[in-house]
Amino acid sequence: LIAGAMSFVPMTAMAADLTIGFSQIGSESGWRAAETTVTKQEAEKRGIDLKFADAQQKQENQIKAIRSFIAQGVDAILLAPVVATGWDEVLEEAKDAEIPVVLLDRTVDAPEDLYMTAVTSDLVHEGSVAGQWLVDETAGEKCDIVELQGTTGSSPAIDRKKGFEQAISGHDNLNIVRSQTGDFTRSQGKVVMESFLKAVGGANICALYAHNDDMAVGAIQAIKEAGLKPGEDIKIVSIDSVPDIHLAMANGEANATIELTPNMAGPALDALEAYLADGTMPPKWIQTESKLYTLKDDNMAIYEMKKDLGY
Ligand code: GZL
Repeated sequence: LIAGAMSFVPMTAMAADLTIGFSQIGSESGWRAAETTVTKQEAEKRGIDLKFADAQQKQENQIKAIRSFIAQGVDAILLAPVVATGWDEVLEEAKDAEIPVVLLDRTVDAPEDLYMTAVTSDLVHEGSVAGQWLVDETAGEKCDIVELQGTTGSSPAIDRKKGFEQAISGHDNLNIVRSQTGDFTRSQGKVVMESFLKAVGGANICALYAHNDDMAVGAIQAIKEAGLKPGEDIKIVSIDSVPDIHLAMANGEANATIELTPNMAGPALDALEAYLADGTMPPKWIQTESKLYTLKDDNMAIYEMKKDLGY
């Protein structure tokens, strides 16, 4: 190599100064905070000007943000829809303005022509993996379950419940005796778990299924304050694979989690760049992977690896 020779640096496919609006739900969970961090990183990598709007978990704020993006004439819109219904009108307005919309991590009950693609995991499958884990873990032994549901009316809450129920159906030893929303937050997860413990009696609760790890982490606090051992007296399975659930698992205080990648934006922005460059249309659903972690995994190592990723 001739010393000092210019090394060839291939030009990355710079997005011709694209401006993209991102209507984010809020920061209700560690996972959502990580998704925001990663989305900003993915936009930065591509030279995209990302307009970020945090809706504090209110649909009307998301609708306002989308209308503002349309008025600004953005090239595309990313939307993580807090609930599944009530989007048709504003998505029609985006369509009329010929601004493509990509859904992140949740879906909407709207005609498919109102969004370009949805980048999500298989939310029903996540629920069924959680249910199957409990079927295997209890091996026919009687186990009364309490369930912390996600945000009412959101596609993850609907689909994770459906998948879990499908997996435990036909196993009469498994019964959901209480089920209530904890709105995907730690604080509500703790409050609702406290009410479950009072209503059912801690000794009568065999397992907790939480639609996300943050509610499980809140519930762990409530279980401890009730003088019980989370992970032993009450088995805990949840979804997201955030660092703190792996810390809990490393301490034997939770039992299983299903990983949800916070990087929905990478595939979303790739699809948008391709479409905006030459009209390439992606599939209606870009599915992200789901992986089960249990106490058999090196949860401390996973915690260390994930703890600085923006959760
Ligand atoms: C699921 C996503 C959920 C996460 C929660 O795809 O929408 O929202 O599981 C978050 O942590 O609140």
